[in-house]
Amino acid sequence: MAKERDDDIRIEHFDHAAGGWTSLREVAHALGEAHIPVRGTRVLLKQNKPDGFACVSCSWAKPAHPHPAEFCEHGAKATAWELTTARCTPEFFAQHTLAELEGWSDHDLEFQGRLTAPMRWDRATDKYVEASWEEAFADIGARLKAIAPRAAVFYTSGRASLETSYLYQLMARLHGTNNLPDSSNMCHESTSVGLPKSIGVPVGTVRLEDFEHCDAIFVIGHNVGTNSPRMLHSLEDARKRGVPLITFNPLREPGLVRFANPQNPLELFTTRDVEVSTQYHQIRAGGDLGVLTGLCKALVEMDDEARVLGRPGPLAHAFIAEHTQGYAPFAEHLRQVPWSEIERASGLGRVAIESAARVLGGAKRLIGIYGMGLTQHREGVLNVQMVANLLLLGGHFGRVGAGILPVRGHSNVQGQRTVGVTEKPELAPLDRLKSLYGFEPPREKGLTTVETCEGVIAGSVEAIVSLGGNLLRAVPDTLRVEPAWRRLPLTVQILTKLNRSAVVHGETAWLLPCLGRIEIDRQGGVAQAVSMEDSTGAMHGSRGQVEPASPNLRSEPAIVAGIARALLPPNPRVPWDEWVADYAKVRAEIAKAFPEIFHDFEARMWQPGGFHRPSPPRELEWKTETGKANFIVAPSLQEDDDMRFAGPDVLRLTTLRSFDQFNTTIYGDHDTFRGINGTRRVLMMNEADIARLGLHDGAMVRASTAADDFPRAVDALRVVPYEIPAGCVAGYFPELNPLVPLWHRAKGSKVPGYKSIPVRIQAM
Ligand SMILES: Nc1nc2c(c(=O)[nH]1)N[C@H]1C(S)=C(S)[C@@H](COP(=O)(O)OP(=O)(O)OC[C@H]3O[C@@H](n4cnc5c(=O)[nH]c(N)nc54)[C@H](O)[C@@H]3O)O[C@H]1N2
Ligand SMILES: Nc1nc2c(c(=O)[nH]1)N[C@H]1C(S)=C(S)[C@@H](COP(=O)(O)OP(=O)(O)OC[C@H]3O[C@@H](n4cnc5c(=O)[nH]c(N)nc54)[C@H](O)[C@@H]3O)O[C@H]1N2
Ligand SMILES: [Mo]
Repeated sequence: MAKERDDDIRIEHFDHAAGGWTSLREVAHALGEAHIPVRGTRVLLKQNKPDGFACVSCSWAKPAHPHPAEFCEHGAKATAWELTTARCTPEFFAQHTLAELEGWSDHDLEFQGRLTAPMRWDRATDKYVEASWEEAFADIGARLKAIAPRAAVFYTSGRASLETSYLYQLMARLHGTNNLPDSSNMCHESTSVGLPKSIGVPVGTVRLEDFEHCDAIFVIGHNVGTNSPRMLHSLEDARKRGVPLITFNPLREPGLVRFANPQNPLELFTTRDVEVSTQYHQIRAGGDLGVLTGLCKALVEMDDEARVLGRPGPLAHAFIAEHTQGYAPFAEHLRQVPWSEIERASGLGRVAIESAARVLGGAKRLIGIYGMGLTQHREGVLNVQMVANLLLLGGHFGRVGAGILPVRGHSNVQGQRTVGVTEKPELAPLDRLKSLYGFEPPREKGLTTVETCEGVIAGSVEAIVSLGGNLLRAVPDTLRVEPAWRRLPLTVQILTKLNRSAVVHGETAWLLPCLGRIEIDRQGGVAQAVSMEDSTGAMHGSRGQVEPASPNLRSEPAIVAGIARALLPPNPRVPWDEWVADYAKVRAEIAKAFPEIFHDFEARMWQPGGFHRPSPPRELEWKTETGKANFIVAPSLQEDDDMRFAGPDVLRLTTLRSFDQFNTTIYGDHDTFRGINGTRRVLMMNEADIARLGLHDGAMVRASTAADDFPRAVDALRVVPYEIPAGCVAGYFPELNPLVPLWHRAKGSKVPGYKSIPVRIQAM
């Protein structure tokens, strides 16, 4: 993706089905662009198979009986991206100062290929220079020792295996800190905070087989076709059984409208498309509390009416009486909320909400699917709890074919939490760690990702070690965080590819290259396996398939152990070298720390379909304070900032992923489904807003945040007319992250409000 040129920009109306020929072409293109036409294709057949490797892209379930090609175009791209033949070597770094690389795009940095050697920043030349692993560990260990544990942060992006994650959290806690933020703090933390109060667990309750038994599905705030495409297999099968599917999303996402499966030969050669959504409701960005309240209200009203007529209504009264708490005040609150308020907040009419409620209310086995469109709001936690409320009304727990399904992001982000990567001391088994390893674990709450950024700005954070990820691009307020990041005494990036978080760096900076998951990880000559947890709470083994990109790479567990050895005093109960020599020994430790989940870990991890963590709500057990599932009232339907920063010129910006990226990894600039090609610097706008603001299709504009604490703006954005409600605009993550204030985050979970930023748009 070289420099953007006007004649390369193509905005088209996409009118094919999601999947189909486009996908196959994309796969071929992706593999070709990464220069691995043959090797990549063969490896793909091992993707998400019981004896293969867990895809490094999304976290969707890996079926026990996979399709012959259990991958999607995005998995193929992610694989190609990791197995590229391009190398970002010490010679590359000798040719470029970091000041120069700061001007490079996200795509161009990663496109240099795989990192091959440990590198240290040299102040005199402003270049990364090669160093030995032992030098790196010794220097990092010594510098971390000189910094107070509470000023050091150990960040993880959700890709690292269960084994690596366990070692990582143990290292941080042995060092004396719970500063273990992870990408989940920007993602599904609203789920982890919200669901325990509602249903007593921080994760979803749906398993893959539930799709075979459900009789209705709703999808709110998740873009399946782009971000968890293999789920389309299950959705398609359900749709073919006639199961209705209702979508609530501000944008009309072509991947949620129609679908043709490129791996189904019949559909490939016919033009018959399967319709994905049977009802599609374009709500306002941030209108979720409104629509979810409206749906619940409609169900309660329908039930009230049915009772008057002596007929059965849509509510599961026996379930509600036996298994829930707080129904009466919740129902009373719903009866009081005026429809006018619901209509204003949701952007939908009462008739539309009632027609959706009739379908959902008629279901005996309902699956509720959601993603970032719900969690990344000021009221992200309440949004999640409202989904739980809606499912509780119909008794959709403890029943095959029903439940709640938060679609997690990274391929092991859920698993990292499961094995103790968390800044919340109450979520880690500290007493067990204490008795296993004979130390006093820190009890003080650690920093979340957003708090880390605040600490970086305030100077109270002095060192950041990042196990994967690209914090400096993924966080909000990037223009405020970057200058402060440069003042950090120590930054350590453990990465596969070069990204901005390594190019912008602290006063001492290390870049440590690691093996990717698809590569064979040999310790003492023996190939090791690792494991991860998918979005349905199933644990899977994963084996590397190809030779490492460079002989000088180390595995993530080996790098963590290397730092730990240099940082921590020797502890006979923590034999880092022995553990790294055989990952089964790490799994044995995980099983000791979390026996309820990981007993017989080694034997069960290769089970086709994985093994599931126990799910109390599936057994109608409620691990909440009340011992029941709880209805939770949403006191207001509007977000406070929405009211604070209002006015006819204020629009709500939502930031999204394109078809051609994995988070901050930008494969290219083709947002195929949305028909936006050749540029990522766009604002999707409603035609009426375009006219009202005196703009036009293709106009160049500046977007600035409607807030008064700090000026935030992004220039040179191209206006693209799009099917999005008036008053809402959309654009891409991470280009628009400078517009998100750090304080604009979810109450309770602190997940940044990336999906409803108050902005003003002006012609340039
Ligand atoms: N190919 C690919 N796969 C991925 C990723 C990737 O970048 N690329 N990222 C991974 C990660 S880490 C994650 S967390 C997931 C993210 O996957 P998603 O949850 O799909 O995240 P987004 O693309 O940010 O947008 C979600 C959807 O929410 C809608 N939306 C926006 N604002 C609102 C709102 O206010 N309300 C509602 N109801 N909907 C709204 C958007 O239009 C969009 O369709 O995907 C994972 N999988
Ligand atoms: N505006 C806006 N901002 C957002 C979001 C949004 O919707 N809107 N979404 C948020 C969400 S949901 C998330 S999860 C975060 C994502 O935030 P992160 O997880 O921090 O970011 P990624 O872009 O996934 O990280 C990409 C980098 O990971 C490294 N990497 C890749 N594979 C490996 C590996 O196997 N090992 C190691 N050690 N490194 C590897 C590569 O060097 C690559 O450059 O962003 C958040 N930011
Ligand atoms: Mo995520």
